[in-house]
Amino acid sequence: MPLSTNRELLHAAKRGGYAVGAFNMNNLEILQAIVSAGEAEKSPAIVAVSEGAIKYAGMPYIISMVRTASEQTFIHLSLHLDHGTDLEVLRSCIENGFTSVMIDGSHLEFDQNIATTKKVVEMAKKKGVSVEAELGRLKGIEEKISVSEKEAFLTDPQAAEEFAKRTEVDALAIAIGTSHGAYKFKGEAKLDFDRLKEIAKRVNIPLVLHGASGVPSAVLEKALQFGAKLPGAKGIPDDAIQKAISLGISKINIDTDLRLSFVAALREMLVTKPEEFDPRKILGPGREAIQRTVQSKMRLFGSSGKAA
Ligand code: TD3
Ligand code: ZN
Repeated sequence: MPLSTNRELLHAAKRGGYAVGAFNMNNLEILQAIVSAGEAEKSPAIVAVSEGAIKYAGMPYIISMVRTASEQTFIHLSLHLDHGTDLEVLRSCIENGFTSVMIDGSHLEFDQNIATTKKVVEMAKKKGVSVEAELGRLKGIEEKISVSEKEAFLTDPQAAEEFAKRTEVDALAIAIGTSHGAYKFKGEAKLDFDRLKEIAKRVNIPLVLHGASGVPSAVLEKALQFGAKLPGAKGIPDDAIQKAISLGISKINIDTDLRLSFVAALREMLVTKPEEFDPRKILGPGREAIQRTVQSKMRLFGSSGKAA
């Protein structure tokens, strides 16, 4: 299959009431795990690549690996730049075969974010590449935080409406209390669903939830059992993810859960088979563990069976 754009994948998701997972990859094993999971679940998938991943693997390797994957599979895949901030990297992705890019101007002032996002939309449109932007800042909602502090980083619905209209982006990432990484909440998990409802009412383009990893207890326990140090790790519960989808989220970003699954399997392998030194034997279980995690996300997001 030729690569799909996020615009195509996300419009189908919005119409169908499910979400497509964006899974970060930076090596061959992770990419194979994502594609195998999609095939097993008959689910589309967004292959997300960060600027860090491009530095790590190199642009030519990333592009040729993902192109090869998509030529070999029947599922819809897109190749998406995650959290692009460097305009030169964005330009290079747009010109070299990415089908979607994210411009993350969330750290900028509103008008500056709009101006930067518009620049990228202009570049991307010529090549038929989809654009995702972000408004609001990812940060957990702490118990002690005041209303004004909360308003300062969570996405304002009215601003989101104006932002979508003025930039003409294809998708918008919003902040409703999730955050990146394995430590999302100190106490109870808490997301601002009323805010999501209000944003969904005003914004017609697909909405994106970043920082959505669940830190599943089985995965965490295995990692800890084999020596990982992750005190206080906590993610977004599955029922909150389902609720977010029912309220209008169409794309969900997952990285941390893949990393944790990989490292738990790797640790188990190295601890239980200290005589093993074949990289294939050591990395294989990590690849399988990621595949299992991606499959469970596809079922949770409702994208299973939506490949064609
Ligand atoms: O954009 N990403 C992936 C990169 C974040 C670094 O982990 C996400 O929103 C995924 O967030 P999560 O919850 O997997 O850390
Ligand atoms: Zn993110």
